[in-house]
Formats: sequence, C-alpha cells, structure tokens
Amino acid sequence: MRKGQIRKAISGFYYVYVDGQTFQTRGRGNFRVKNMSPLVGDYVDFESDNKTEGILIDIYPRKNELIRPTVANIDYGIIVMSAVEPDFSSYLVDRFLVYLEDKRIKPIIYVTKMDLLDEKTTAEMKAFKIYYESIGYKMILSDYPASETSLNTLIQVIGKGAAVFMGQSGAGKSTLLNQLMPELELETGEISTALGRGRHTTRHVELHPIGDALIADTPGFSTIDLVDIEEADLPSLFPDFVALRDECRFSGCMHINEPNCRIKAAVETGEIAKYRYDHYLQFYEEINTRKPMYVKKKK
Ligand SMILES: Nc1nc2c(ncn2[C@@H]2O[C@H](COP(=O)(O)OP(=O)(O)OP(=O)(O)O)[C@@H](O)[C@H]2O)c(=O)[nH]1
Ligand SMILES: [Mg+2]
Ligand SMILES: [Zn+2]
Repeated sequence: MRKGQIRKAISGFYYVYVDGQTFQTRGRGNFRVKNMSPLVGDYVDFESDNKTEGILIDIYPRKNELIRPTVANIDYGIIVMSAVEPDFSSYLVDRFLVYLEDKRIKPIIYVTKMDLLDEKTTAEMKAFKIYYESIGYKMILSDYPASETSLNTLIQVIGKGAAVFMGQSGAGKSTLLNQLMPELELETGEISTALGRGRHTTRHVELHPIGDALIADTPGFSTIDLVDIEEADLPSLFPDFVALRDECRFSGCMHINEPNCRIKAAVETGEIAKYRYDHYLQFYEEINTRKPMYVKKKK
C-alpha cells in the first residue's frame, strides 16, 4: 500500500501522485471509502501493481473541502477578476472573500485585463488595491501578457501551498494558468458579446505543480453560495471589522442597529470602505432571510 495525493479526476478515474509518478486508480469493490467521494486534493492510500490499475483504499481526513470547484485540502483561493469584460465587481470580490474566510482558505486577488483600462479606471483599481492590501489581502494588478513580476509575486505568495482559481467565466483564469505553465496549452475562450458572458471552456479539475505550488484551474462561475455561513459568524469574516470590533460598545455587536458601534462610525469617517459595509449588509440580509431547510411542526 502507498500513500499519495489525487491530482486529477476524470470519468471515474483518480490520478494519484506520489514521488514524481502518477498512478491511475479507481475506487471499486469493497472499498473502505465507499461512503465518501474521493476529491482532487485528497491524500489517499492505494494499491497498485502497475501505473494504470490502482485501487483506492482509504481517504485521509480533509483540512477543508470546496463544492465549487470540488477539491479538498486547499490553502489559497486565487480570486481572478477582470478589470473589464466582465467588469470588475467589488461585490463579487467580497462574496468570494467571505466564502474563503469562512472555509479558512487564504484569499489572493488577481486582476486581469488591466491593459484594457483608461487612466481613470486604472486609478480606481489602484484604490481598491490600497484598501484590500490595508486589510491584509494580497492584490495583484496584472499586466498583459503577465510580467515575470506579476507571476512570481503570485507563486511566492502561494509558496508550497495548494491553490484554486475562482472567478467568472471569461475572467482569464485559464489564460493566467497558461502563462504560469505554457506547456499546458489550456483552451481559452473569447467572450461571447451576444450573451455578455464567456463560454465555459474549462471542465475538469486538476492540481498542476508550478514551482513548489499546486494550482487548479476551474470552470468559471458567476456567483458563489453563502449557505454554509451562520449569521453570527458573518462579522468575523470581514478583517476590517475584526480590527475595530473591540471598540464597539456591545460585545457580539452585529454592527447594524446597536448604539455606539465603532464599525458604523468607521464607515462614516471612511476608515472602513462604504462598499464593504454595504456588501456586509447585503450578505447579512441574504443569510437572515434564507429559507430554513426544515420547518418544525409545533406540537
Ligand atoms: N486583453 C486581455 N485579455 C485577456 C487577459 N486575460 C485573459 N484575456 C482574454 O479573455 C478571454 C477569456 O479568458 P479565459 O482564460 O478563457 O477565461 P476563463 O476565466 O478561463 O474562462 P472560463 O474557463 O470560461 O471560466 C480570452 O480571450 C483571453 O485571451 C488580459 O489580461 N488582457
Ligand atoms: Mg478557463
Ligand atoms: Zn459594532
């Protein structure tokens, strides 16, 4: 028996990497992991006499698990956002940030299509960068084609970690991965202007080794579900709020209707960006009004 990591999954086959070699395996028979679906990123025990007929035996406990893309044991979420086509959306950035914070995955923001911007919009993007970096997020405004500096900055932040790309279709995820790994020659798509959204050109999930890092491309998705997030946890997913919340009058302040709220005061003075607070209120509302899964009958 050997231990390895699933780096790719396609039509029932799991490709397990160990010591520079990849073994094609399946989960079949009286397979101890039958209640669990193996995911890309899983550490597994497997048996194999050759490179194409391995059997998965067991899955090690996961550090975390994402549904979209379906991967496990991820350290970094790279939010790939285009500056235009589709337009940059701080709402979407904040949604991804909250989602990743909740899963204890470190976010990195990577902005593409900066080459298509005029001076004014470039200045707006720089203002976003200053704000997001002031609250602890790395934000890369990439040139195109991406310079060594942009690519190396990204790879250095990831270090030896595993990362996934996230972001809308047409944001430039596959284009970025191709620049990091030209030998991949991933398919990239032109934006369909008629539909106003890109074609989905990326379909399966795979962790690619790039330097010491592992990076997975993913098919684009335009939004992300916040269903797993509890209302009471939401304030802790905004680091700009966390930094000041001890100065709120009430412990457990939700920063909504409470008096002497330091967060609301900070929004007034501009210390906290107003768009961040507006997004917080929108997410709060969304979580708060979400339909309960079960309605208990009263006896
Ligand atoms: N001008 C410019 N074009 C870019 C840049 N990055 C990507 N593109 C173009 O944007 C289009 C979409 O890029 P993709 O890499 O396919 O986008 P994706 O995020 O992988 O899209 P999905 O796989 O559908 O999720 C392609 O035509 C790319 O050439 C950039 O920085 N500047
Ligand atoms: Mg793609
Ligand atoms: Zn408060």
